Amino acid sequence: MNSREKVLDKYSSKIYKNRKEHVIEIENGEPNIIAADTRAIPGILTNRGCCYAGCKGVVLGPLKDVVQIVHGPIGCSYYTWGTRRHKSKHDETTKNFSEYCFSTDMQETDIVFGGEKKLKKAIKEAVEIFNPACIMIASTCPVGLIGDDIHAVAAEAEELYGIKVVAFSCEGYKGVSQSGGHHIANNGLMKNIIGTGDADHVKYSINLLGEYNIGGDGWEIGRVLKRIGYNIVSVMTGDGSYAEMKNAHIADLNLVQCHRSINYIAEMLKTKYGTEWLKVNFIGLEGIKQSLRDVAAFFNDPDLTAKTEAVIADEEDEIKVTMSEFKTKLEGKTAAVYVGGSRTHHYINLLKSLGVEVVLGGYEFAHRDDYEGRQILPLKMDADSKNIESITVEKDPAKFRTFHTPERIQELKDAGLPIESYEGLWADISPDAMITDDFNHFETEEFIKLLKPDIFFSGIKDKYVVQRSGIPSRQLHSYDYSGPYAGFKGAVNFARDVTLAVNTPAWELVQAPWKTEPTLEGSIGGM
Ligand code: CFN
Ligand code: HCA
Repeated sequence: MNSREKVLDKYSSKIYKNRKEHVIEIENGEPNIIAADTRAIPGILTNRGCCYAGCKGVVLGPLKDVVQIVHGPIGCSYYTWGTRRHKSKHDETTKNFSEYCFSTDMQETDIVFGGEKKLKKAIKEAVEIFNPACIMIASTCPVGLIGDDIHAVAAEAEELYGIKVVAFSCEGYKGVSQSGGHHIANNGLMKNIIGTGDADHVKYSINLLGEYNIGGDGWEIGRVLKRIGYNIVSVMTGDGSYAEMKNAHIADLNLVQCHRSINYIAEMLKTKYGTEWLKVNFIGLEGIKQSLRDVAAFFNDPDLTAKTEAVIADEEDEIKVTMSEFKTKLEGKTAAVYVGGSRTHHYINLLKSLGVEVVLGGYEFAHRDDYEGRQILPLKMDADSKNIESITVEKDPAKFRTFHTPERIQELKDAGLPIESYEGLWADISPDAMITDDFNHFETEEFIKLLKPDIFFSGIKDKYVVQRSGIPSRQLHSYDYSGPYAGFKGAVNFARDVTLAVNTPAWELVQAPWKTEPTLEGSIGGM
């Protein structure tokens, strides 16, 4: 039995039937089709979060000048207060409410008699104390069950106070994971905020989408982009604001870092305003360099291209020696990488450049295109290239391996055809890796015993379970207390943290159970 079969074999037949579609291997260089974005098995210890986490926690949360009132019982607010490490700064013109936690603190009487009155009171109080230009309301599970009309309350408050008030019905139970919440947030921002500003267009202007400034990532990416000469109109949503986001429609180009959480806005901006988008990856040197060159190619300006190359050379020069020193201490190590919806892929190349191989990887809530990649390609054209009929490969499983080669894509792009493409996990993960979707705690422990990675990258829910087995963990959600990890300087922070984690002598003192007990256990009945 191989590792996959050994782990799956321990499940009951019902669970086995479900999980075998989510735990896959690459065979003869071709990955098997993976089941993704489906319901977690009730009772299983999944690492996933809920719709409210994806909407209020992930996408809306970092908007610093917005008072975000959570309509629901206090626990939903309290247990998500300040845990995501999306950093923000205030300046002379932008207020920053990020440190606060606003909640209607629903009680039993509000559940029985309705909570709208309490919500109205909370909005009044927020306006009187903080005088914000924008309030957002996010509802949690009970609100959807009792039917409070938060949208009507928002519309009334908008009239009454003359400020922007937007409601999001992102009850936790909606959908199968955080992913549904991203979509709800994106739709609301596009419908109510983006495009409402009246700023003038500036040259070389970009929006940075799907960058949430965890541990300061967005600041490091912004530093490099500004050094080259780009004007950042808005960041969605790390250290972002209502004030900036209103004008996002005037940018020349959208850069998409985390595609999973924000592809909806990128595509809506393209449809509504014709703004092109480009998938970028500012994690790891190869990704950063490629991304900066792609952006320069889009603007097609010789000065910008020259500045891009000069900045790359200078930044790389500064970190080269340190990076290779860390590499000597990491070469040959193996890792497990397991994050939400896009970071697993984004970190593979940075690890590879440090000589670390990913032997176990997956996502919590990614969709199939995050594994497989996607190309929207013109299939047929008439003679003058009008009436292009295009297909979205993601929607047709049989076609996802018929991608065009990079050379063919370039040819099509050069011919001015609409090609939007991005790669998924398959593009970079090692052909020997074990891939699991919606990883659970049982599988974490079992695969650790079998594959024994030198380091495990994931989140708080399994960090200490992993460390108890003598394997160091680094959180790739929050970066523990560290960061930034993106950009040139971030790569050095990451290499340093991983080197310290892997080489600390403490791990030798932890007696992993699988070091003293046999790893092969019989199933019930001694079979
Ligand atoms: S910052 Fe992003 S990069 S937004 Fe998303 S899919 Fe989460 S909060 Mo945790 S770290 Fe994670 Fe991604 Fe995009 Fe973060 S991998 S799970 S919902 N995520
Ligand atoms: C979320 C947020 C989270 C949780 C991180 C973790 C984050 O999904 O609700 O489990 O460690 O990055 O803060 O993904």
